Amino acid sequence: MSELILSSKQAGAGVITVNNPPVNALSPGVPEGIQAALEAHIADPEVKAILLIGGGRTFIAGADIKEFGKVVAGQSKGHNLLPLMLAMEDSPKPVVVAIHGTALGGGLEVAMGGHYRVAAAGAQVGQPEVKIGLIPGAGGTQRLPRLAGVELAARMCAFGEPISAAKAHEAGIVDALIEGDLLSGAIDFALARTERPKPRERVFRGFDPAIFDTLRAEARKSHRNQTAPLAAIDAVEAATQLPFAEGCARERELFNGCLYGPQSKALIHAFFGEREVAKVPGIGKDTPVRPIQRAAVIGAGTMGGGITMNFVNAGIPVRLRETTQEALDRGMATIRRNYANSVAKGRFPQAVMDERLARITPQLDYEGFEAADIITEAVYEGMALKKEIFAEIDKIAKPGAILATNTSTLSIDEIASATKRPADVIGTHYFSPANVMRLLEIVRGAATGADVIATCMNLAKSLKKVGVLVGNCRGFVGNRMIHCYLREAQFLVEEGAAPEQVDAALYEWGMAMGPLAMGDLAGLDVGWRIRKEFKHLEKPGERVPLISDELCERGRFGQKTSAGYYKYDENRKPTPDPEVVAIARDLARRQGIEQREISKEEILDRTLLALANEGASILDEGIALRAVDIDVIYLTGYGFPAYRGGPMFYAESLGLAHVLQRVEAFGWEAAPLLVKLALEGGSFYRAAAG
Ligand code: 3H9
Repeated sequence: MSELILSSKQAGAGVITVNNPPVNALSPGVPEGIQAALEAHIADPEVKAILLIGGGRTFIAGADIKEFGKVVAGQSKGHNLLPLMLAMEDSPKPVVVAIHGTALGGGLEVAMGGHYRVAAAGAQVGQPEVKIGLIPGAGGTQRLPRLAGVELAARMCAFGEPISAAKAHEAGIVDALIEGDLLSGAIDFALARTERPKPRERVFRGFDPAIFDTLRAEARKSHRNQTAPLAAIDAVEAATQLPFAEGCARERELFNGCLYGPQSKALIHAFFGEREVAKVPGIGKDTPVRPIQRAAVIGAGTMGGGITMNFVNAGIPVRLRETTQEALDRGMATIRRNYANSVAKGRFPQAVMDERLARITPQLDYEGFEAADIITEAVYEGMALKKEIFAEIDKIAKPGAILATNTSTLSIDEIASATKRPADVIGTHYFSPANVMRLLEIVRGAATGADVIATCMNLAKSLKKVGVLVGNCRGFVGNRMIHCYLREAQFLVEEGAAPEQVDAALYEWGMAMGPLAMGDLAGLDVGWRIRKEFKHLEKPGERVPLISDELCERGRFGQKTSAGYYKYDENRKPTPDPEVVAIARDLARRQGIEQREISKEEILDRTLLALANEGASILDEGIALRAVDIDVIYLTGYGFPAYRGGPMFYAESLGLAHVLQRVEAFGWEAAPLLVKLALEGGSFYRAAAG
């Protein structure tokens, strides 16, 4: 028998333990091993009941996700759980499944093959396949509605959210909750039920068939453009219409449709990508990590307030400094309002809000900063001011404190030069709203210490963020690329596309928001000021976007002035504004830009391929460690649709030769790495970091 599975006998129960760390995935050999152990226990007259349990931290967390790519490439036959499920269901001795940690995907499906399920109080169960673009493929869409009721099952399969053991118990998925030691509790449970199991009844509790259309409408909204949630609903609906075996066949068809479609490939890339970015060459388990128990934040504006919330949400007290009482009060009022909104929405009780607020010490001086383990500066973008602040905190901070800046564009090295401890200085670039967006770009300066990087990567996890390490250059990874994307969006308007046409093309394609609406939200004046400051850096003869500046000259800063690329009513609802089209027309005439009809395809290619072309340079320069790091930055910080995999993954899915041809057709300077890979037939994902 495979060592992936351990088998033993305890007090008349045959115990099968899955031993495939870290999450007991159903890798090749696991289902077969369970089945062999099961058959041995069935044949053993001393065994009265059979128990299946996970070793280590969890029950089975699902199919081995790595296998799916191999299946599509024809290198693996994939998971065939059917023989195991039949062997469990047909066992003449009761099979009890004991769940701790998570029983997810194929894990829950296997558990449903048993006659009984018991769970530890902290366990969770779910069918999260849609999160990787799939649906349950081993009968989950057929067994779960029979066990848990149609609506709950359809929701679990369509949206992928796991439920607690208590809820699973209430719904009938789990037969008993076990207090104390799971294994001994489960053995007692099993030995109290040694009679031959009855064949399973395959009936449904009452349900309203209209639920499927309700869920489809919900899925179209919450999972815009995604195919798997709809396929999951179809499969559960089929369960209610077809005999069990035919329902399973329909599920398989729908599962294969998802598996061989593009979205699962992209979402699986995103799943592993999020885990890959945590791995930094040269930084390992042996790199020392500094404890972060107290934090201080400078600046109580939108970013500083959001950063403060992140720390206190993670239980880390914060000293929050502003320069004027008015700004401090305003910042605290915003924090209070954000928390009160969460309480009103039922996300957490008032007591949690009070606890979090009590962890913040608002102040106008640097008192207590000497005790902070990390000090984060979040004042407005100006090098002189940032250097002044860093020189000040250099004098106050204790040795070993991390000095972090939330700059989104400025050089970490120059900021660090204002201190006598550049090894302790690092960029921690949060994304607005900082208490919501998952991305944290961690910017390494030339002198930043490895332990400081390791600490910030760990901190990202504690703050429930996805930390991605990037190099120091203007705009780092995310903003350096977005600059190219926004530039093209503006050029398109100057060349005759209406703002709503540009935004609609990208929104429909899957971006959370169109680029021009995004500019209005962020404030067009921010870029306008930066462009004025960096005007001297413009290359002579190079085309620069002018339309945003034209709008700013007319006081149209975006949402905050009720006008930008759109007009806004008092609820900030946008409507297209013909005046913007007229301003663009006039600008084009003055600049000698020919206006024309612009296709959706051109809008998509010019904006999205601008991201990939700049991303290729960033990769080549070693500013990003890997192409997947760029993808994850866009998925977690810029509203790029996960089912498209990220800008580099998307470009590669189009074919790099095709991308290069488009880049050249647009008259751009192609990134040398793109040229090289396109000619060689190479891949961003095999390109070594510089
Ligand atoms: C499925 O089941 C289809 C079925 O219907 C059957 C079809 C026939 N496979 O997340 P973590 C790795 S589809 C392979 O950091 P946590 C992960 O990459 C599947 N590897 O830990 C990481 O590796 P590394 C349905 C997996 O404690 C390590 O394990 N199931 C898998 O924060 C630790 O992971 C899912 O979608 C896997 N299934 O969270 C569940 N899962 O250390 C997906 C994890 O090298 N998994 N790894 O970077 C999860 O949601 C979380 O991993 C879990 C643990 C909650 C389990």
